[in-house]
Amino acid sequence: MRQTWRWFGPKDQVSVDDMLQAGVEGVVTALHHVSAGAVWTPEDIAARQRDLAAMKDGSPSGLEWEVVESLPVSEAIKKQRGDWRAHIANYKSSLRNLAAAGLETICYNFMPVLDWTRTDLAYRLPNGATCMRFDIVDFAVFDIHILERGGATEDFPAEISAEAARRFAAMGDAQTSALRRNIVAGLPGAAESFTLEDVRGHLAEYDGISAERLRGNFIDFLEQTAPLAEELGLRMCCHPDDPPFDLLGLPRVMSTEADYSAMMRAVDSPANGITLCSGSLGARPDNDLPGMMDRLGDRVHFLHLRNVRRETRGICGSFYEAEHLGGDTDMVALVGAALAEEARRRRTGRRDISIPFRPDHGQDILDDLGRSAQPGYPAIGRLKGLAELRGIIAALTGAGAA
Ligand code: DNO
Repeated sequence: MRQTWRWFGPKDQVSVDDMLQAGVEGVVTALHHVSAGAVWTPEDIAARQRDLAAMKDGSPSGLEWEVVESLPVSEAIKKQRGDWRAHIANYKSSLRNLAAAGLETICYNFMPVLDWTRTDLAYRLPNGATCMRFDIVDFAVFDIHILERGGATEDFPAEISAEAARRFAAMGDAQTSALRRNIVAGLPGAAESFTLEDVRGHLAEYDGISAERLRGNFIDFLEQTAPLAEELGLRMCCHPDDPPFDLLGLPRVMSTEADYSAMMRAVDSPANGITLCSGSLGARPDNDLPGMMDRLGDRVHFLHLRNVRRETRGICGSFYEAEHLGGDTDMVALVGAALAEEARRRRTGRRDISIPFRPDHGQDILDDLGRSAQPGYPAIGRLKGLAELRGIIAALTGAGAA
């Protein structure tokens, strides 16, 4: 298993030196400044490769850009509106440019409007560490009372809507604006700048787009891009919905094992693969992560290893981002299933034996608490997660015995 680390480019508060000292072998990054739909040029790609090749003092880091996360799919492509055909042509140009630069693994997602969604970006744990959390009642407060989306009340179980009404009545302005900011932070590129009107505008664009229609648009996108990716020797891998259930009345089509199986059957190419994110998928009790790795493993091109602790029962519920070995997913079993897949690949002579993984998210601990890195991406919390995962791999492969 290949130890990688997400880096947000030169602006990242966690440096190339930091990740090198964390022991990573390869880098996961993207051209975050290029807007979705535009072409990633060879010049921009080469510049990012140079950025991560040097340490602070200019000496070579020895690291390479190994995984693209994400080459974003534009809203126009997801809705098949406006410039979507030009955006698909641009996506294909970006794939060609990435392949020419030596990249092979391309992560993306097909979530409408929202990328990841949390209600609290710094939830305090009993030991003083903080982590990200999704609270279903807070989310209902936002949806029903702050965004005032039509039909929102009916989208939640009656007891959640009732609790949300009570909670909202007790909240002050500071709390409601913090909640709004936390939720809007998951809007790609939006951060502070999205107003509620912007969000309403985006949601309205999905009126009349059912899950079936979105799935159809997704398959159209894959039919256009996966054959080219295969020809170029690329592996595309779709990240799941996070959280893996419907939000804000939007359709979601990548939340379960059945969703992944359907997408792979529809466009049956090794280049049409999966980013198995145990944290996203694990927020739902009916997703069996070690089983998914076992059954879908030959198409898992990238692993996000992270754990969540579910706080409520049911499919749509509250959870927080636990320590990597501390949540509801059996991480030892999941890593074991990934190693078994690698053994299968070795037997069948595949070239891509080593599956890249990254310690996805981390709790803010020690010096992370003052560093204000990207939410979910602290240096030390992730280093701890990586160290624990490395320990599991060493124990399961006997590497520690050397
Ligand atoms: C959140 C990430 C996601 C992920 C994209 C992939 O921390 O896991 O933003 O990068 O959904 O396209």
